[in-house]
Amino acid sequence: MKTVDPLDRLDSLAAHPGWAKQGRQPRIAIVGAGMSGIAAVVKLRRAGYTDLTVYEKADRVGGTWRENQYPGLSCDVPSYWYSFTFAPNPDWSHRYSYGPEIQAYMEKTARGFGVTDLVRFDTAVADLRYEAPRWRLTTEHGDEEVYDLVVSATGVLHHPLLPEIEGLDSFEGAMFHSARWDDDVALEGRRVGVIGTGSTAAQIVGEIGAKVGRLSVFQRTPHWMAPFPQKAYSPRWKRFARTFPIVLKALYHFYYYLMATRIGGAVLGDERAHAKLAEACRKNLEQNVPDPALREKLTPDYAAACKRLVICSDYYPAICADNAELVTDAIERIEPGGVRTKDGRLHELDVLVLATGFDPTRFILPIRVTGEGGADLEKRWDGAPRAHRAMSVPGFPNLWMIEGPTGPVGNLSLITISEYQIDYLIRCLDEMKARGLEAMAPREESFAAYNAEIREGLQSTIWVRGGCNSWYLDKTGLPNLYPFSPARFRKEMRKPDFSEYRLIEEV
Ligand code: N01
Repeated sequence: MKTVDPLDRLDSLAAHPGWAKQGRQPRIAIVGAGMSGIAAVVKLRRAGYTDLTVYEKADRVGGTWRENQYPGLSCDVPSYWYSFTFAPNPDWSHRYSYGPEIQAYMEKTARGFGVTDLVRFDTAVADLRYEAPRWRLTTEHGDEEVYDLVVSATGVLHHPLLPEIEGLDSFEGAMFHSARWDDDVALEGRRVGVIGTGSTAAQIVGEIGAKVGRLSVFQRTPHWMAPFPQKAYSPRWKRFARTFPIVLKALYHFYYYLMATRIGGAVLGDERAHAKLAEACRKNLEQNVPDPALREKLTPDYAAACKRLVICSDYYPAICADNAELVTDAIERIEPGGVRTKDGRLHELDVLVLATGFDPTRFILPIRVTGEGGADLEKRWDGAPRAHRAMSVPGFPNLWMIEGPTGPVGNLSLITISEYQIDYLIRCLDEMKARGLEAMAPREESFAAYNAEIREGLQSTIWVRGGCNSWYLDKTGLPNLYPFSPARFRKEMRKPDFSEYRLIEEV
């Protein structure tokens, strides 16, 4: 006799017990085929969870590395650390990888581990509705599916933020956001403006400075910049790394330790580490910007690494070049011919690049997410997203986020953080299976206690004490970040405390 899979009968879900009670595989939807979506598939499969479907709004895997294609794009986290633990790569060409090489690595890993076959490309998820104990997922094409679990792997910075400047649409030259780079627009010999001076702008300016006719960089706030100690790996070294993979493992941990102590320590309250970092930034500025007037304009009035530290060696030389101008007068408006600053000057431009960052408060949104009792996730977050252990929200059972709110972001390898979170999720799934649970969601009181601890911890960080405004801060005025060491996060992720959760045996 043919048994009817209850998940195919969308209208009678409530009548059927969850996956763990039925003793079958959980049906899992993963939203996003970027770095954390790829890692989720590989690790879940290895743990024995094989009924996986990945929804990807674009036509390729890669997430941020697919979306960002601007000139000079590189990763300021060392390559051997910015790698999946299950896919060490002896072929990295540089100590810090360039964007196209990382994108190729993402695609190769996804293909090699069979992830690509599970992805529904060009399929954005529009709606997620909890119908206990499952989730009904609706795509933007109107297709519906039902899943036992949803894993959001949508990344942190993927909604380009356009500046609210009068007349933005009136510009008659070519204009685009850094994450929507238009390769058809020639830059050689032209008058190019860049709004913004963060990590993205620094890389773009460093790369295009020498090619363009005239470069105008519109700076609202200067950023501290640490030197970028780039280095190419020789064929001989790569052969060595391929022959002795233990070297890759050792270097993963070496760079992890180095970044976590030098930059991590500096932002999390280690005064000595911060003094060293601040000194390195100051020296970098002094040694690379000989003109004292320009140097003064480039000197921030807040502590180093209060805004995310920019690691770049090409920006200062580019901004010091004869064809470049650092514009520090505030922007009045955009006009058809260029950018008018408050001093009345029109900076005439052919191309305008908006390196103005991303909206960091969206996470899984704009997908409409409706939890228990019709709770709306966007309303619950109300511009200040929070999660329990950066992964789940009370009232939204069986919805897990990788790289969710208040996670360890900053100058860290997000691949490592994603892997910790996926391991945590697997431990939770194993527990659900062992106990025959229908669903689990954090308790309100655990969520509140956890976030109170985060708030408290943030007070000693440079993000709060450093006296700056940054994209880390949400509408509460606090950084949406994890304020403790990655080692502590790792420890927390290793052993879920199930008393923090509502373990739902029957819905
Ligand atoms: O964005 P940002 P980003 N008028 O928000 C300015 C990651 N990343 O794309 O400082 C004038 O840092 C704004 O000015 P201010 C990394 O996590 C990683 O550069 O707010 N200016 C600022 O200068 C990074 O932190 C890599 O006063 C306006 C800039 O635009 C994150 O992405 C590489 C303005 C925005 O800076 C975001 O970096 C690149 C306005 N109306 C990026 N609005 C790696 O290597 C905004 N600005 C891993």
